[in-house]
Amino acid sequence: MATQGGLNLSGRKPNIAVVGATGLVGGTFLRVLEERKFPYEKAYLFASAKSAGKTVAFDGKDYVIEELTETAFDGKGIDIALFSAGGGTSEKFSPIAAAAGAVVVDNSSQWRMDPDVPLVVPEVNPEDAAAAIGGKGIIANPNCSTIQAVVVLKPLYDKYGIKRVIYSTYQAVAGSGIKGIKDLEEGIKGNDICVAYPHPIFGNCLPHIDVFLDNGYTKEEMKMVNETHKILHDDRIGVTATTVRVPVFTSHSESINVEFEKPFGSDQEIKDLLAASPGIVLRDDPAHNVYPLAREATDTDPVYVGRIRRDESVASGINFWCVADNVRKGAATNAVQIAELLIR
Ligand code: L14
Repeated sequence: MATQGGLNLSGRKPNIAVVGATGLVGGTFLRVLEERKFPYEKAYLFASAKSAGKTVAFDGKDYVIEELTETAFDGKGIDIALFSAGGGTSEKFSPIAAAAGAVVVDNSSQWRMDPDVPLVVPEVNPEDAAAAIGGKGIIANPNCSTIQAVVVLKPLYDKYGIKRVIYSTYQAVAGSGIKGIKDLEEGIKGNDICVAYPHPIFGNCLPHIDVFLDNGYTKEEMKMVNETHKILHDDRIGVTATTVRVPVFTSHSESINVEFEKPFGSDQEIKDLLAASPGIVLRDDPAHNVYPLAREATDTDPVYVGRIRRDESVASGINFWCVADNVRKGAATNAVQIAELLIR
């Protein structure tokens, strides 16, 4: 039975599992759990057969990675399972983990648009998480580019209403995991290897993230459209996106244009509103060359916002620049924050 929208643990600490523990996001799950002193009784680390048997340090202890199998969750009493193992693995194993009694927080795109799976950013729609308990047992972590955008859009939506949003993203190679980082590192050294991308990423901007769809958009672009609607619970917002991979190691940057329903007073009013909103740090002092930067956001959790200025081409609207660490707030930190909602 759920209490306060969370798990009923009757006073005990939860048993936790990390699935995909040897990946870039999986490793960051472990670091963020440690940093935030997430309470747990027992921890289990899973990965594919390829990584099973490896030793990984977590919270001062060495763990041997267990192979993810259909019976891996049996008899362990796992309460919360953080998944970052890709869509196919999640499709198969999230229901197995849920049937064994866990609530899954899944980082893949597999379940995000399932009407029976909440899609949660704790600063925006924490109340949605509870539906997973007694429901499908899965909570989806949104796409990294969507997460950092909706953290900023939420206070604007509540105060002014939003007619339309235009996203243009500048996404880091860490979004492609270890192989994306490798492509850029090798490119810098003069080796134009293309493992993660169809073209060299060093010296290029690739207007291509995830696969192309029949409507000419990429899947990444449509994730931003659909997930924004779902998280803000408003399909009437016009949303369009262009997503671009840039030669940056970590942290996604986004140029966001928003058209409001209602008028606003001044740029300063928007800055004050955002500076006072959860999860946001305002970095907006152009006179001193202060604006959000990927290298400053990396290894931190906030969403940084700056370059806030009125869109003079519409009755009421703004442009801004927004940056966050895509591996932390865009993935691991957001997932651990969701897990914190479950034990609250
Ligand atoms: O949907 O920057 O979770 O390549 C995460 C990584 C989307 C692409 C997701 C990236 C993916 C993103």
